[in-house]
This record gives sequence, structure tokens and C-alpha cells, in this order.
Amino acid sequence: MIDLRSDTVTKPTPAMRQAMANAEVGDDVYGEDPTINRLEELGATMLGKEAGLFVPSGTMGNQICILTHTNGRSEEVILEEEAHIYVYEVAGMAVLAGCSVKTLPAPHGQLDPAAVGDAIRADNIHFPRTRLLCLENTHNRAGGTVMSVSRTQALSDVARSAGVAVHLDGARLFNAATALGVSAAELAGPVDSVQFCLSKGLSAPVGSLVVGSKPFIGEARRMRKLLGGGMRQAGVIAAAGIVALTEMVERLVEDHEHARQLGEAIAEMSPFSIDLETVQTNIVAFNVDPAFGTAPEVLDALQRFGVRANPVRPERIRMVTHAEISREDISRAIDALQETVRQGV
Ligand code: TLP
Repeated sequence: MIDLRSDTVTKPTPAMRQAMANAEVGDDVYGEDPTINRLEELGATMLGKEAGLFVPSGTMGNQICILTHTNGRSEEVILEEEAHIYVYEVAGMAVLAGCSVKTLPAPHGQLDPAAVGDAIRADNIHFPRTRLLCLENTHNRAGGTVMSVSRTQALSDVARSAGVAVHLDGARLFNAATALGVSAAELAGPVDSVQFCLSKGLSAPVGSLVVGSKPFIGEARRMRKLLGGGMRQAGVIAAAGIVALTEMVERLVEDHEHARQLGEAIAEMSPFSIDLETVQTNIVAFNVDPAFGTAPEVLDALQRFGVRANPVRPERIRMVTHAEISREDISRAIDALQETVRQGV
């Protein structure tokens, strides 16, 4: 089975298994797990921030950051309307942090600094206080699109000049850095906090890192405890995270080449339409002509040819390339798509 549902399906590499077996561990709630301490320091250094925090998932990392940036009453968070935090995190921001949400449309996930400026609330007894702006890079639902350092900086300037903090959901930040040819630290430079995932394109089995200033991470550590994310001898999983950051970043370029190859082939298949501009990293999102069938129908047919992918809307399919997808798998996936077009659904 060629599994293109997500880069989350990647299994730990042999080097990760080895590192996990040999990991030195301790009780991390006491700050005594040397492997976790090493991973947190490495992640913070790679992103140019003072400190890091190992968390079980990207979702928990984002929610910890929102809880840490906000104060619990009558505050508002600005987000792009297709942001993962808004669409896929079970309204955690409302449930946990009690925040109101202001969403803005943004083609390709690229928020407009002027629109963000307009969305920041004036000081008025009727209004919530705008406390936080959340960005996403790469942007999942936009199809893995990247946000440049200069746009990140411009958005951050608008927010910070109004006293609004900036959080970056960088689940796939290393994919963005690879595609843009910049360092992850350059992309993280303009923002106050970043969550990035070890368990997606980087193939670790579990975990994300949150990075920011020392005081921010100190408070985030308390919020992680509040959510039940304080783990004990979790160095066994952090060890895989260290391998992810040291051995799995450079190969991301291959995933991007595979996505491009797949996207270009899909562009030639008439029942499908794809905006190749959005195929910038490891995600390929495309639409199905309703006269041909629905996304779930196409996916059922593809599964019979040994290919799995996910629907992201009734007429839209997402395919994600990753470390366990070879060039031959991409050719086979293209054959399966062509066969599906020939046979119908
Ligand atoms: N995204 C998953 C699903 O939740 C949709 C995927 O398969 O792409 N931020 C972004 C931008 C993400 O894409 C994801 C995961 C997360 C946060 C959450 O990470 P986890 O799954 O570790 O909670």
C-alpha cells in the first residue's frame, strides 16, 4: 500500500530505534531526563530561541502556546480561516483558553498585514482585547504553501506594534525552510513562539517542540502540566526526536521533488484540477470534477489500486509525500490515478 494520507504515517527509522533503545532517561517532570534536555536545547538552538519544551503532539504544543500567551478572559486570537488551530483542534482555544476567535481569509494561507492591522481591536469597553496572532508555515489546508521571512516579519511588526504576541504553528517548518532555502531560525526570528513537529516529515514516532524565550517556556511548562502533558522517562521518545533533527531534515528536498512530480502528472488528468502554484513542499491538494465523482469515490477506487490518500473536502483530495515514499511509489501512484480516470468510479 502506498500511503499518501499524511507524513504522520512515517515509522521510526532504524537509527531512531537504536537511539531509543540506548537513551539515557530520568524523570522529566523533575527536569532530570538528559535526553529530553538535549532535545529541547537542540530544538531551541536550531530555531534561534532561548529555550524549548518537548510536548506529546503538535495540537498540544499549539494549545500550550495559546494558553501561555493569553490570560483567560475576554481576549481574542486572530487566525487565518483555514488554520489548523481553527479547523482541526476541536475548538481547543475556546474550550481551554476561553478565547474569542477572529478569522481572516487569506489565499494560499498568506495573511495580509494590512488586514491583520484592521482586525486588531481598538481599546473600547465593548470589545475583547486582541492578544495573539497565529500564523502557519507551511500552510496545511492551502496545500503546503510557504510563508516568506519578509511576510512573517511584516505580520509580526503589525501585531507587535499593537502589543499583540505572535505564535507560529510550524508543524512543517523545516519543509518551509527547505523550500525557501532559508534556515528555520530565520523563519522563526520574527515570532514569539513556535510549535514544530518531529513526527511528520521528520519521521519521529511522537512529539513536537515548543520554543520561545526562557520566561515563556517556563510558563509553557506549567501549562503542559495543566494539560497532563508532563511526561516522565520520555527520553525514550525524545531520542528519536534528536535523530529527526540531526538526520532527517536534509532529505526533505526529496519529498518536495516527489510532490512536484505527482502534482504535474495530476495537472494532465482531466477530471482533476490542481493549482500547481500551491505545490511548494510535500503536499499535493487537488479537486475532482463533480461530473466524474466525489473525492471519497475517487479514493475508494485508488485504494483498490493500492494507494491511500485523504479527502479534505467533498471535492478535494490531499496527498502527502514523506520518507517512506520512493520515486517508484510516485510512479505507481500516478499509474493508479490514470487507471482510475480510465475506469471511472
Ligand atoms: N495535521 C494532521 C491532521 O491533523 C490534519 C495532518 O495529517 O496533516 N499544525 C499543523 C499545520 C498540522 O498539519 C498538524 C497535524 C498539527 C498542527 C497537529 O499535530 P499533531 O497531529 O501532532 O497534533
